[in-house]
Amino acid sequence: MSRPRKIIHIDQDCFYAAVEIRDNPSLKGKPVAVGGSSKGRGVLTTASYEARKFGVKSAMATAQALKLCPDLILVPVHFDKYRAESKKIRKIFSKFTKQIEPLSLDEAYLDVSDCSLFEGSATLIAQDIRQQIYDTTGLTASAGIAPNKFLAKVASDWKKPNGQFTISPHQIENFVKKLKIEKIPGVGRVTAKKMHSLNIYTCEDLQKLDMQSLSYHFGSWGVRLYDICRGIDERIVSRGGPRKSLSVENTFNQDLETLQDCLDRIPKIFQEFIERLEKSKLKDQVQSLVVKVKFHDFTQTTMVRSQEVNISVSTYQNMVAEAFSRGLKPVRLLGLGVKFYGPKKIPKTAQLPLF
Ligand code: TTP
Ligand code: MG
Repeated sequence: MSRPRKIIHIDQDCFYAAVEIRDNPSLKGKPVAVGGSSKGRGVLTTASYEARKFGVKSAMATAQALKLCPDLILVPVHFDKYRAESKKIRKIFSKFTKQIEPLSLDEAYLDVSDCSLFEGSATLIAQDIRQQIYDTTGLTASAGIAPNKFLAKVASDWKKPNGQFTISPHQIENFVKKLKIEKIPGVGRVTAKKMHSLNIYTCEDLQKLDMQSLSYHFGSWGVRLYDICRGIDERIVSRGGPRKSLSVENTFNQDLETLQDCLDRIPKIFQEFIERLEKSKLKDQVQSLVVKVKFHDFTQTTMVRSQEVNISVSTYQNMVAEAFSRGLKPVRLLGLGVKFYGPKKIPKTAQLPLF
């Protein structure tokens, strides 16, 4: 058997807010959020831990956040600053390994299996990385250390903020058994609700389902879930390319006969899709909206609209109506999604480029 890998997942604590607070120390210890003003229907990118105590969180409308926390201090976003800090942090990573996979400005996987520093202790390496980040930028990070990406990511959230957590190979079995399904990256509100309705609350509950039932309930993702709930994840840490698209597709147990049947299904699919889009932190990079309709006879059609239209239920319903009219046949699958700009094509007005 090959030796276990050593993967570190590093995630900055309330990143944008932490940068703003560092640059304006009078904000320290106060409820701070970074985002657009409530007048312009602004949305928050993130909030300090003091603000989170009031229920304020990422992707929340600023107006709603101010209702929850009237003393909230709102700071506008400064992407250039976050990008500059991110660059410094990545430079630190490269002292430890070449195998770095950034997920966003504040998050990355590192494979330190071949790093000989600290006698190869990934726990001590993570400790040192976090210390160097703090010494260089004045910002705190949290880390997860484990034999694979899934567990490392779960672990980096375990002792947040400014903490770290190690899951050793022999601890995996017990750790995942007790792990709540909400902790699995990719399980949002919609999937969690579905799992609860099936009496699944922990990975141990998930382990009771065979591959076939997992695929039946969760589509192609079910195959991956079979491994994940056992703490298995073979994905390598790879530089990869930037994400090109994101979509949510639903195949129906029974074909949808009419256009109205299709339109009625959109809000639920949209909810899951928008949750994933918010989480991807790539909403500012949407190039176009895409709808896929597969008919009962497996013929399919896609509709694309430029990003100038609103990303909303009604936009997708209009697109589905147009796609449906091309076939006028019962529908077996509906998909809603977006395509992203490549890193070089992001117009100057768009925000949050990738590394
Ligand atoms: P996260 O790492 O998800 O959040 P965070 O760093 O603010 O807080 P935590 O301590 O829980 O890690 O995201 C990193 C940054 O990305 C965040 O500071 C702001 C931005 N972001 C958005 O712009 N929109 C979003 O919906 C989310 C989740 C993050
Ligand atoms: Mg973070």
